[in-house]
Amino acid sequence: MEKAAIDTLLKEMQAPSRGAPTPRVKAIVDRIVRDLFYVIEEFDVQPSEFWTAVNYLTEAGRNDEYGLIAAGLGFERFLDVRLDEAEAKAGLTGGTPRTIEGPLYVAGAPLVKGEGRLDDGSEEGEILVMHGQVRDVDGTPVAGAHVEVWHANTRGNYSFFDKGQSAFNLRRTIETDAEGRYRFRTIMPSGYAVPPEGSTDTLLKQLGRHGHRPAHIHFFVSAPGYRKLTTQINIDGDPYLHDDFAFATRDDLIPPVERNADPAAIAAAGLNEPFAAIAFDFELKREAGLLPAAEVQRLRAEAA
Ligand code: MBD
Ligand code: FE
Repeated sequence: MEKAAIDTLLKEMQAPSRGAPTPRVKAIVDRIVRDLFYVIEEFDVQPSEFWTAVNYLTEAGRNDEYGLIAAGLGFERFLDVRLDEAEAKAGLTGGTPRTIEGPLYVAGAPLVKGEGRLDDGSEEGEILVMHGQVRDVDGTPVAGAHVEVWHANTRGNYSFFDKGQSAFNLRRTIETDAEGRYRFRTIMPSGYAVPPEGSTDTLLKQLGRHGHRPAHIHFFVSAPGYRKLTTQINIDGDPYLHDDFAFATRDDLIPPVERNADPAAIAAAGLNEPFAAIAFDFELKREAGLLPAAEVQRLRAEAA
């Protein structure tokens, strides 16, 4: 079919038939449908192929994998790049780089002041102590900031989604102290892999891609008057460090990991075995008018 004929067909199909449409929704949906008509035409998509795709989407929804697919196809990274661009255009530069939230945050984690322990002690793993300061881009410490942290266990699984873990294991909200400092003890996470043979895995395979992420730790850092920061750090040395299926690695988010086996260092940390330490400071940008919201609305799991 000629494009002009497709457009004629679409014009009839997309005419409102019961009152005023919602303009933005209509404009976007009309455009997506038109683009898909063009794809069907250009690739001569057969009916069975079309319904295979519909069934795939149905199954992906049943598996609750749209969050993974959005990350894996690069949509989540693209949204970040666009937010970065909007901030830069508004003259808001510097600060800790943002990187994607991913689909595994759970709201409602326990709040601790200054410092806390994230792991429930049930798993053998390398002890990791991570600490640092939350500051304004001009260097002013931000006291009372909320550092929400979540990460996978040694098998790459997240509590809540992995029903074998205790509630809020490896998840906390840490409120920074008077100097803007936070500190937590946890266990070193492993990298993540999408569920084998699931919807995301099946798709990525057909794209010649894997579904692995390097080991990482997620953060939301927020304080009144500041842009909410959504970010992660990666664990240096991970084989997937620069090969993340979700495209979230950024140069400034790979802090050095210091390994401490010295008895004095172990004792000073209040521990009794060798441990890894990561120092990482967060720099927040001040909120400014006329910027897209840094607080992103999306469906998130919530636990009590
Ligand atoms: C993760 O742990 C994650 O952070 C992302 C972005 C996607 C899947 C799993
Ligand atoms: Fe993650």
